[in-house]
Amino acid sequence: MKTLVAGILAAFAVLLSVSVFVAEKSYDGTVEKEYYRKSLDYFRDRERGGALAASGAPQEAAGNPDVLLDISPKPVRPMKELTFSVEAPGYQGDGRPWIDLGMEGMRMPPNRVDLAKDPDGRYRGKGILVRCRSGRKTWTATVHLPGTGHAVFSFDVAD
Ligand SMILES: [Cu+2]
Repeated sequence: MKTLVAGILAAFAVLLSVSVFVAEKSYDGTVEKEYYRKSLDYFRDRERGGALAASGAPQEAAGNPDVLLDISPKPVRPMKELTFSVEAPGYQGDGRPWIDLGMEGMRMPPNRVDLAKDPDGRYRGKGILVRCRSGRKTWTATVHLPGTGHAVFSFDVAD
């Protein structure tokens, strides 16, 4: 698992540097954005064989680097009931994990999804994403593992 994550991160870094290179060569902001988006999509698709619409580089999950987040149904849309599923192998904390939904650099109404442990060992909860008034589609899901840390994921919603 560690090797896989490292490989994905390496692939992402390569794609990112390629996109920066292309952007520098083209002087066209649109192209830069397009390439950046493509590398993000690539990263997203790779993390779990395309099964994950929601992913991103997990951050700051102290002692728990293998946290995975899945959101269904796909494509993920605003104003629809969504199931958030978290895999946190080895999580031994006493509290219940929860997810904070928001947007980077934007103050959105607090949106918390409480998770409960299912018999299969995954933590699941239901939540709804509002439609962002500014039209932005990239969300962050911060998975809090009480007593352990948190992992931040970013993902895009469909129209
Ligand atoms: Cu917003």
